[in-house]
Amino acid sequence: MTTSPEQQRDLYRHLLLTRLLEERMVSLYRQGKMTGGLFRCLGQEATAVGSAFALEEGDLLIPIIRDLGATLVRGARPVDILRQVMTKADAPARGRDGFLHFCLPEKGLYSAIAMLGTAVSVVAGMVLADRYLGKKTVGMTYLGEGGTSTGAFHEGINFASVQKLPIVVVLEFNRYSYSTPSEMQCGAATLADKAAGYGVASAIVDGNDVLAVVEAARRAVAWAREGNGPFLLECKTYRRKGHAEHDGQAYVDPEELAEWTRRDPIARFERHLDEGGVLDAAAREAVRAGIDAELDAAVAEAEASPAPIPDPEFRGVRADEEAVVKRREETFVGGLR
Ligand SMILES: Cc1ncc(C[n+]2csc(CCOP(=O)(O)OP(=O)(O)O)c2C)c(N)n1
Repeated sequence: MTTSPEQQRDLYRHLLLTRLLEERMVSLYRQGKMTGGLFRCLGQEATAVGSAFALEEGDLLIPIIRDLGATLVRGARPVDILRQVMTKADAPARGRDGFLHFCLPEKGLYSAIAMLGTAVSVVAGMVLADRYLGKKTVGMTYLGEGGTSTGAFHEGINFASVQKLPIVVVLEFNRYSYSTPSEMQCGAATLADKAAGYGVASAIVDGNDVLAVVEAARRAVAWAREGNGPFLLECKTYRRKGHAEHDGQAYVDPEELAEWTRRDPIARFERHLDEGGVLDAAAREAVRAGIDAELDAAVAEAEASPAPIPDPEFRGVRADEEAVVKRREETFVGGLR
């Protein structure tokens, strides 16, 4: 299945939106307006955007920290993401949590799971439940090289293989796990090699080539949906920023960084769009201007959103919330309410 010119323009918009939204978050972070860490995906946008693009409506996705692009492809609105990272009362998590736990279940987008590797079992369980309901849902989740070193990853992929569950695990090979280089993380030549031990299919793709990622992910999704079991899709990419904004990445060779900057996935796709006559420089400028305007409005709206107040913090957490609120009132007469 080829990627039509219209789909290519859609991919481009999502790639650029991911980058420009992340730049807005950097600015908010530096102004002290963001809550929690900022884990950037600079240079990896094509992996997250391209893979999520292969899913269909009704499928499930559990991202991890570098998958802002996948979150946007699933239909998250920038204003909601900004409210979430600024822990505003009208954010999806109502100000209780930040980017990691952004989720929109109605769009098949679930929150990342902090314990690396665990998402494999969780997404496997979700599609197993859907199988009982007679649905052909595919679940997609993401892991870096570090994540594939956890016991949870191995248990999850083994279970999914035995049960022939339709999941696609996108392995984001981005050279570093925090400050640990890949050769100190994994003894196998590639992450995809790990699939063989579990009787699972795999492929390796250039994670900075968005069209190649989309096509490989579509094959992986089709394989899983047809009942052949899990698929590990290794995307070779590069983390151009430190683990998070506080990490100055002093352990990175500047030459290596410069080389991967030259391999930037967005600049590369722009050359392709030019050559194919799909979107010329002027049209791309118009896309950027539209995104800038959307983000100006989104930032202003999120900044104007109210901060959470203590009482609702108590709500939506427990099944017996009325009893808890009542007990709290009895204990703290005239307290926070
Ligand atoms: C089981 C577990 N161990 C450690 C951590 C802390 N931690 C969070 S992200 C991270 C680095 C992950 O590296 P990798 O999986 O390669 O992903 P990348 O950050 O490169 O995208 C670590 C050590 C964690 N969240 N879970």
